[in-house]
Amino acid sequence: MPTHFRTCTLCEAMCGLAIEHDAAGRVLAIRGDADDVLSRGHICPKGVALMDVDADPDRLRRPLVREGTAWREVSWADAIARTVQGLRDVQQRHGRDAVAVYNGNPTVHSLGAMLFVPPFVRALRTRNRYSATSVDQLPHHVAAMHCFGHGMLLPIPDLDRTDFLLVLGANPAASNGSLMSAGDPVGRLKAIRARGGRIVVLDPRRTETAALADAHHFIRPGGDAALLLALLHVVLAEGLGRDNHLAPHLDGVDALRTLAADWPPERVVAATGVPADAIRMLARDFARAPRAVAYGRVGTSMQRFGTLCAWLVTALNAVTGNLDSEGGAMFTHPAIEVVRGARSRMGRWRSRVRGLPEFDGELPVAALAEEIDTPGEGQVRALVTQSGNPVLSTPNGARLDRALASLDFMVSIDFYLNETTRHAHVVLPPAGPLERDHYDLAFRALAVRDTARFSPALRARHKDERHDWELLAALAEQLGGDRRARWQVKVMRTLGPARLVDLALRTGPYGAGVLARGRTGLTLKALRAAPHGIDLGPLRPAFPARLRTANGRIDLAPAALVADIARLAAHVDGIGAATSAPGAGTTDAGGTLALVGRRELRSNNSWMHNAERLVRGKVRCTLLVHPADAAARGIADGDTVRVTSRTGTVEVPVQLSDAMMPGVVSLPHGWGHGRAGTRLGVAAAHAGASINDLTDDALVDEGSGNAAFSGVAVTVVRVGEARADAG
Ligand SMILES: Nc1nc2c(c(=O)[nH]1)N[C@H]1C(S)=C(S)[C@@H](COP(=O)(O)OP(=O)(O)OC[C@H]3O[C@@H](n4cnc5c(=O)[nH]c(N)nc54)[C@H](O)[C@@H]3O)O[C@H]1N2
Ligand SMILES: Nc1nc2c(c(=O)[nH]1)N[C@H]1C(S)=C(S)[C@@H](COP(=O)(O)OP(=O)(O)OC[C@H]3O[C@@H](n4cnc5c(=O)[nH]c(N)nc54)[C@H](O)[C@@H]3O)O[C@H]1N2
Ligand code: SF4
Ligand SMILES: [Mo]
Repeated sequence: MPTHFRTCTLCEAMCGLAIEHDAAGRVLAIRGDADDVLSRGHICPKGVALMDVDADPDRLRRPLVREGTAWREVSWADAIARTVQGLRDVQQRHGRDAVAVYNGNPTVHSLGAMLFVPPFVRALRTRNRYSATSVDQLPHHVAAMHCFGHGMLLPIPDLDRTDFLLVLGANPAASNGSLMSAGDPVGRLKAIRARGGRIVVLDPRRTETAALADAHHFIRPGGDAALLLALLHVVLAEGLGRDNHLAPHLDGVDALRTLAADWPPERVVAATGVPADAIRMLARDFARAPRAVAYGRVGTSMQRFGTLCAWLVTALNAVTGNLDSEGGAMFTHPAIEVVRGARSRMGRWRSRVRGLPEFDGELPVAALAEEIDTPGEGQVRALVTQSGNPVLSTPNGARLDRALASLDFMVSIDFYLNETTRHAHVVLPPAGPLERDHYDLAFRALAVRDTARFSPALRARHKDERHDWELLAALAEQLGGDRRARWQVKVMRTLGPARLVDLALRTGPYGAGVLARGRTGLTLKALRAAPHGIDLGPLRPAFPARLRTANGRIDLAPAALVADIARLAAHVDGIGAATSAPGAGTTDAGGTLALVGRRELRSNNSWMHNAERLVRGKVRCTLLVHPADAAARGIADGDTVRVTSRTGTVEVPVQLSDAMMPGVVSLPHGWGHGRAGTRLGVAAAHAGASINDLTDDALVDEGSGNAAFSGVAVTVVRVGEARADAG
């Protein structure tokens, strides 16, 4: 049986897959590739379910146009022409910015989309550009810009060599790691303890990752920035910060010390829920570990103080000598460079309605609905979505859902008719993920080891299908402004993704050069000859060469972030007094609870629920509630409850769990497939409810504009009758 080796493109772990198929390219089985240089055989159920996506009868294969609620297949030429016409009309009547673009998460997992989204966006010349970045990791980029001069200079935990891993708001045991691509992260976490190291987890839920740790502390949602300041307080006040190798590269240590002096552990106890002596002990243990690293992920970035968290994590690593050193937070040296352009920039323009700042050309997607539904000069009247499902993935998705229905024109590049794309006037479905060449441009640069790996297509796409990049290139060429831009797209399209990778490899830091055929070094040919990838070695020091700040030093006390501390102080000192704050009302039946999200192994954001093998079994879209909170509200395990926030209401079943911090409830995101007009048979039968019908588009991290999903105040009420009806 032929076996095809490729990298899984579903999550950041980049597992190597071994795919058995027949002569016609039909997939028979998928297992982990034991020889993959990064993942060493790891695989999860989603990787196997790629075969379901590949063969899914609900997947769209032909372009569709909508007439009322009916869909009609049209030719590619017709679909592209209608798209160009629809977008041009709106731009001619209402100006360029009247067309908005949203790129979803799978963009970053697609070589072709990564290469061809930029020219497509340039061709539209709109300032209304949005992506999943601002419901995810934007705070990390903003903090990196402030501290290191470039948004892509993201420090990665050196998992394989650390002696102490402090995890804030991440659950790699379910997510398989984020901004920390590691193949098998659980194996690597276990190895830390096996070699005598320690893992400490801070999370409002005692997660699957916490189960692998030496210690877990409940932390109140949004408490991380305050906790980090208290850790810095102890480290700096007790002189635990070693006079370390970073000293010549650091600016702002004194300013940081002055700032942290105001944050003794006692001040943050109410806001964090972590006892002062536990904070002191954690600070000392962390600082004294030979090699330690603090790591914060979505729990710290999808909240009101996300940018402060990302900055303070870096500050803690830096003052303890754990930045840019083995076993600490390090920078990658990828085969294809991602730190491009001189510096990142922010605030060159702002969103029309709320004035949220752009970052490197993108506006925060929390502002998209209001940009569509608020009349006036500059209103968004057309939308392009590409591999995104913002109705389920952005805050107050129900408002966006309504807003999309009011657009003059919408086009979606997507192979499912889902909660978002059902609003489109034209749907352009790309060929599937197994039918294209792949090189991970983003996540190879965010991994715990430097590696390179090329995945050829398992089989050619059907002649009546088109790849994402072919669609984007066609649109860019036809919409394109000046001759130079059109010429650029034409050259890129002629070369195609694989040869563009070859060029990037050859001209990259490990490259063989463009013409020097005899020289050793990376080329596409070399990668093709190494189907399990090429190992470029463990992370290595990068300072000061990789820094992009004006003075070539790290700024540990950026003025914009220091200024934002006042907002944190108001929050922290307010919570100390207020018992009405979210999460305070454990025993009071009317009290609000703080809502957080969660990921589980068998979901992939919103879009893999149409694979039967991933949704069968127990219902997973459940609200986890601590037994004490449940008892106070007369709620029993399995009851259906009504959860209500400022923006909306959902009904979901309850699962009692003493793994929850009292006062905090947890609901996974990506569900809510019960809306009319989708074509997702399996997902609709396991619909669940969308957490983003509860989250609030008004709540953002002010440092970045990233959605603040975590800690939304909700009331939870039992709805006994509904359950009785359901039998
Ligand atoms: N199986 C699966 N894997 C995935 C995905 C998926 O949907 N399913 N999605 C992928 C994507 S797009 C991403 S970005 C990554 C994300 O990867 P992770 O960052 O690991 O994401 P989560 O598993 O959601 O873990 C976030 C944790 O933060 C906690 N939390 C919530 N609020 C707070 C808070 O205020 N403070 C603290 N300290 N903790 C808090 C939650 O309880 C949760 O345990 O996962 C990727 N991998
Ligand atoms: N409350 C809450 N909300 C969240 C999160 C959370 O933790 N809590 N997590 C956030 C995070 S981290 C993220 S990254 C976002 C994700 O948010 P989005 O990117 O908006 O949504 P996805 O669910 O990833 O939807 C991906 C879409 O791409 C399509 N697709 C898949 N592969 C391809 C392809 O190759 N080509 C094309 N053209 N389409 C494809 C799928 O059919 C689907 O429609 O959600 C965010 N929303
Ligand atoms: S962990 Fe991620 S990369 Fe690995 S098989 Fe699962 S979905 Fe794919
Ligand atoms: Mo994400």
